[in-house]
Amino acid sequence: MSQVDHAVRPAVLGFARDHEGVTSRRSILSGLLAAAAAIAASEGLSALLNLRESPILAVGQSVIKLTPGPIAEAIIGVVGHADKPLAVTSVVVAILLLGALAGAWWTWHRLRAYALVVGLVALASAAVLGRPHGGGGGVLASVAAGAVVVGVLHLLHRDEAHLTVDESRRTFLRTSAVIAVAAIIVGSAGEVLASRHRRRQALERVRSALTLPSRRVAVPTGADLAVDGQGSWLTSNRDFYRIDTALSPPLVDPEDWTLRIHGMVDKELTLTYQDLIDRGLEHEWITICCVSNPVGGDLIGNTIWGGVPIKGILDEVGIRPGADALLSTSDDGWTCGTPLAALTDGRNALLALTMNGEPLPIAHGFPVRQVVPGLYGYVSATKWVVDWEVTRFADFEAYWTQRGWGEQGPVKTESRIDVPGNGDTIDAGTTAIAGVAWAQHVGIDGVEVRIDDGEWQRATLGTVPNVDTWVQWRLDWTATPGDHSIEARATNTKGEPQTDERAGVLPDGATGYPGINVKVT
Ligand SMILES: Nc1nc2c(c(=O)[nH]1)N[C@H]1C(S)=C(S)[C@@H](COP(=O)(O)O)O[C@H]1N2
Ligand SMILES: [Mo]
Repeated sequence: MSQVDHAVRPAVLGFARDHEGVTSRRSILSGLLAAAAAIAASEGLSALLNLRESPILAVGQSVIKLTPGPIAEAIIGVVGHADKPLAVTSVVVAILLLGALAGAWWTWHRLRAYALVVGLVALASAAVLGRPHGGGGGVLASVAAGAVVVGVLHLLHRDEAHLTVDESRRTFLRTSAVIAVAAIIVGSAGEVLASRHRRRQALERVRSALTLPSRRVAVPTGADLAVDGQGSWLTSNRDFYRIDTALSPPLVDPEDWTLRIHGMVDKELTLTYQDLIDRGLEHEWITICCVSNPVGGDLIGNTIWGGVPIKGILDEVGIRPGADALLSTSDDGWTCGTPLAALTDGRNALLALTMNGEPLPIAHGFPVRQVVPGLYGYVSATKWVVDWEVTRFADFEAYWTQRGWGEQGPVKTESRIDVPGNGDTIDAGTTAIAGVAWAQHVGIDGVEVRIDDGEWQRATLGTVPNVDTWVQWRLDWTATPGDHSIEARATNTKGEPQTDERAGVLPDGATGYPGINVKVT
């Protein structure tokens, strides 16, 4: 036992004399470590739960609020705007000191240690609940922190009685190291998550403050057949499918956004968000879909997009002879190769800023993305787009092409049965069979339905504003008792029916008739 050990044991706190080889220093250290781990856990959990404030921030805010005016003024006079970090730092230091006390009491007065932890959890919970947006999540993070203190103290003091002094020191050091590393990892991950969360909220505020030239979004009359149980012709932003490789979407401020256009062009050009707005937005109804959509799947959505026609921009920069591709790159480094032909043949290919009358949602490419009718998303619909290189397909491979998907991805004519649902039991009598069909940029001419391999019967089609959207269809059927199979097929405006040949999504889109089975009673 060294002199130091005795020196750091403050008699006023009522510690008994050391026994069983456990030093006071070790108790205090374990308490400090337990407190640090608890702080890391509560910060990490707060970030995971997307809390506006972690318990530590909430306590810090309460400290600021409860500090008497004159004292607060005196402090601000000395530290200026650092008063908030100072409050948080004081809270952290106080927790570490109280942790050290709990560690010491753990050895000599276990009950007091528990009481201290419970008291701190109660205080933190009270602070959380006293805040404007405080709730159950913050209380949970406080309780978790308390549990971590108790858990760590247990871990660091287990088996002490049976070990030699050396063994016990080694075990203590090893366990401490593991806990310290875990606390650092959890704590920093929490900080990273939380700061991302704050940046995302800030960008959401920028997004909702934008006023873009928009157009009243009215669904064309006759587009919605309004069959019970069928989705609407317009897909809301909320229900729109989302496909991308981003773990969390890139956060790009429109103020900072630029699109650099270079490569096989006569003159390079860099566009800003304001440049696009100044060019004036066109509004077009376009259905986009994913090449990974299986027959009958829902990776497809229809909305009105507001944006600048891509053709005009490409005309302006001047495409050099020999170029056949536009290689676009997103802020997060995803790449996409689009045939220049599809961007310049007069179809409604847009550099889009709005979706369904609002600025693009962050997850759907805010501030700017591409939308090209008639091509699957992976070869056309770059979200968060920041770079355009006019080039040749022979000279590059884009993200999904490198992974075995087709170089060019024209959308295949397809249809889907939405009502009734596969496996449904329905009443005998007249019932509607309904769904959607699409062949973007070509258009749908007709949809037919057959029951139990019978004759193909022509369905009624909804109206559409152009050839770039899906079309709703319905057929009234007199259902007779028994088990039945129902299939559908669409024909495009070139008179080509969709193929019955079943193919999976790889390499360039699924094919085959959609089919369902129902029981009629
Ligand atoms: N930056 C970026 N853009 C992207 C993707 C991506 O992974 N990253 N995925 C593409 C694919 S495969 C599809 S189907 C569409 C989906 O667009 P949505 O999520 O708005 O429906 O975005 C395209 N744009
Ligand atoms: Mo996709």
